[in-house]
Amino acid sequence: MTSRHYVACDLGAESGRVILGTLTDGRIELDEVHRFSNGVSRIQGSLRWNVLGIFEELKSGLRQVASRGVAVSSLSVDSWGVDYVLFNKRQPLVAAPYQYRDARTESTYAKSLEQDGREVIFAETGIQFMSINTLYHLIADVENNPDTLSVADQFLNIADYFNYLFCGVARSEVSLASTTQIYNPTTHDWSTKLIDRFSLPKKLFPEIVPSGTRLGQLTDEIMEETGLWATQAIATCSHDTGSAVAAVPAQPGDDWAYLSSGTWSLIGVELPEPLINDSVLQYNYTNEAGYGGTTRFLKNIVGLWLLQESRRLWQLDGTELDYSEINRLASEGEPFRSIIDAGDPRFLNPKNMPRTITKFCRETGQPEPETHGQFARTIFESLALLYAKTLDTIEQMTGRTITKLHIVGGGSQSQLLNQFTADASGRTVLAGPVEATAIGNVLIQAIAMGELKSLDEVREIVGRSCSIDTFSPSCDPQWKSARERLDALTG
Ligand code: LRH
Repeated sequence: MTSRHYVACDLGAESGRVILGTLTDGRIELDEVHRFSNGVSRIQGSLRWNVLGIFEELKSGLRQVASRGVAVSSLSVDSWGVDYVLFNKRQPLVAAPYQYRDARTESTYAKSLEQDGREVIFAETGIQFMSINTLYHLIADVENNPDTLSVADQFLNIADYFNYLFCGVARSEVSLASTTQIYNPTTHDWSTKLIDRFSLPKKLFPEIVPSGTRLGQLTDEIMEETGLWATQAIATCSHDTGSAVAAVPAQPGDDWAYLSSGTWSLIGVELPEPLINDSVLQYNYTNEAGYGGTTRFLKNIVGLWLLQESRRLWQLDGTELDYSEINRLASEGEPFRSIIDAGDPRFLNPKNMPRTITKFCRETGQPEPETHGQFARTIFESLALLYAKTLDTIEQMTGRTITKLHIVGGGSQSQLLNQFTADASGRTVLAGPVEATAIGNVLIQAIAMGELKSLDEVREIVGRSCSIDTFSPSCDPQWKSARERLDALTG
């Protein structure tokens, strides 16, 4: 029995983890060595990330890994998309990085789409329009922070930045690069058309590498500080969703879709090529880069953020509820009382989520949620209905027939939401693994290190190693009328 060890550093908007992954005879096991909370800093009217704090936490996790005395073949960082750090050779960062929900893109987003902007940007990138995308933040830097840009040599998205701090090699990994809306999936490079159109400084754009690239050894400084020695730094799928989709335990075929469920809900299918045409533009879907040259054709939906923000506001009001309690309250709530369109931009970054939900219900002539259970039920039913609608639209655009939906990530722990999704969509839901992102991160490293061969092999290993729960659709006709209500809201 031979075991090989890998470290996944998985960074999410709410927490970060350092995880030891061990691959033994075709089975993967994870051990969470260090977890720390992450969160946005509200400072001088803006939203920023404390990347130096994150770096210290990651090193602390690596020290704890080293103290276990196992030989770690490689490590890699994955993170949320779009955000970036500006740095130069002498300075590890030249400004505190903005958080994607910062309001500074409101004007740059609207302006960029004027005239033929929308068509040009989409034809170049195939990426869903969202004001959070890197493109609109970089344009805001060009307009408002020229002094910062003048001293920056480069930008790197979050996970790639930490890989760089670990090994000194600054590369943009393709899955994360694709979330910027500046990457062209046809030329496999940055879009020079968009760089020129928006006068973005060319010097900032790093070389792009495929998922699963060996970047190099850890720097001497990192080796000394952490105690990890013969460890390679790898660019896995640096985008957390990319790693998660790689770890979906699906059989080869075209009949399945995935939902990576967490703060965001990323729901879609894996395609061999990008799908860039008028209806994809009209319905606002995205073509993100996946492992091995695949395309993650998906819709980015405001997901459990609706619940996370509601819970944060309830906490401020003095009510502490954990997620299992919230699920219990939702399960007892009156069905189909009110339905919201989770795709409405007002839910992206409201000051007060429960009040924004209430207002939506009032404006659309529905009863306002009053209890925590009613809020949670509205959120779960509305998300399930939107997932169902999204799957139907994907079938229409791709010509595929989707019979199974694999739900992975933290959101797959909600049995209620899983059952609602099966009921609303009329499709079988297969839930798990919760840790798809970390598993994908580790197994792509194992491919890069020559231990595994292919994405199919990765998925077989996940299927063998993790327990998957099945939820069958109940065929309750109430979901049909609820869907009509959602369709009426979304048009
Ligand atoms: C999910 C995610 C998602 C979006 C968002 C900014 O964590 O990566 O795919 O891009 O973060």
